[in-house]
Amino acid sequence: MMSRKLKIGITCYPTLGGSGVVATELGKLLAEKGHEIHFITHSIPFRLGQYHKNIFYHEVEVNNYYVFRYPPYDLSLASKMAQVATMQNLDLLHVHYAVPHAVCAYLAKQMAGSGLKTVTTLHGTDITVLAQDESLKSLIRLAIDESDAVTAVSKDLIRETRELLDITRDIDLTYNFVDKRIYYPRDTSNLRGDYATNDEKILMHISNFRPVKRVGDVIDIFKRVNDHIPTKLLLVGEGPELSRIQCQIREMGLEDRVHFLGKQEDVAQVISLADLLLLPSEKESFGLVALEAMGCGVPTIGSTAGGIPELVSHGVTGFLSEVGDTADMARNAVRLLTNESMYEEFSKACISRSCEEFCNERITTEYEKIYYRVLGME
Ligand code: GMT
Repeated sequence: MMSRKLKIGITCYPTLGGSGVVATELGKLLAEKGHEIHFITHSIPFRLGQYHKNIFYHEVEVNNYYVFRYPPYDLSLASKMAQVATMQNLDLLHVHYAVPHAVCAYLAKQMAGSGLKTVTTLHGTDITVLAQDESLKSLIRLAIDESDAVTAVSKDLIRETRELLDITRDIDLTYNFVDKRIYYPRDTSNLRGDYATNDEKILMHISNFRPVKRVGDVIDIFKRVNDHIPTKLLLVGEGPELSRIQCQIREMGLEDRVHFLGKQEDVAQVISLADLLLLPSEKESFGLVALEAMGCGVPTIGSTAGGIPELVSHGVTGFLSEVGDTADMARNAVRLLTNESMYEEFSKACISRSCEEFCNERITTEYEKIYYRVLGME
């Protein structure tokens, strides 16, 4: 029974964020295992990469009829989901992010018929930010309650979903994962010199520069570390806080020690340049970037927010401090960067933890089990 290959529709935010990365990578891995994957999104998922015979893409086109003040993307998506499900005979829709995707999947199921199953994966801000909005609470609760299975990317996110939305139904834990064929320590010997001299260490922060990432804390940690050991900071990504941070760095006279790399495709290569990853977030349901760093043997200095402690093992693969305690974070960074044998141990622990606990095979199999369960094919 378990071996029947499935036809799965996947909807995610295709152009940004960890949720889009996880959804796309999962689709690719499922396709490799023989399942037929149909991405139903408004643009091609940015990490989709090479052609694969089992992967299809269905673009959602929004009706811009002149009476609409706001083009109804959600309704177009729901209709497209139902249409693809019927035409392609899909077994299930797997949607990433509750709003609006789980709501659209609910509507699609009404149109396509109850044989179509829906699985919703909660990624974080759909709960930790959006569910705080009273006007959206009932809608998010409906979408979660009506899904045939719900998964969340950390125990902390499950707890928060229950607390904020009074949800009592089962929620499966499905951690983020990395493909170990991609995330391993890359040789950066010919690149490192572009950013740092031999006696300098490299700190890195990668994010979408939203306020929850506390990029100001990244600068503070970097400044404190740099007061003790010569250090360069590499900032990767773009977002609303970036220009403020650029001004702050200029005002602090640190511009010759900070490099802005913008958005980068080959994250594994870029992360391998770093000695430490900084992740001092205020909210972080999991922290995919810390896992990507872990796969490349790079320890994390971060906060204890959300699901980060489930991923970063404190004192083994990095050090965690209370949100905002930049002095402690900097002390931990200096401790690790000035003790070669400790650093080596941490780096090795990072690689083995990412391969054992968060590897692609393990998590993909967990998702498959959930699919077979909702389809009554256990
Ligand atoms: O981190 C972001 O701001 C992007 C966001 C998203 O929705 O794509 O990431 C969330 O989902 C990722 C994948 O599951 C998690 O690794 C991130 O921790 C989570 N972000 C937050 O909770 C802030």
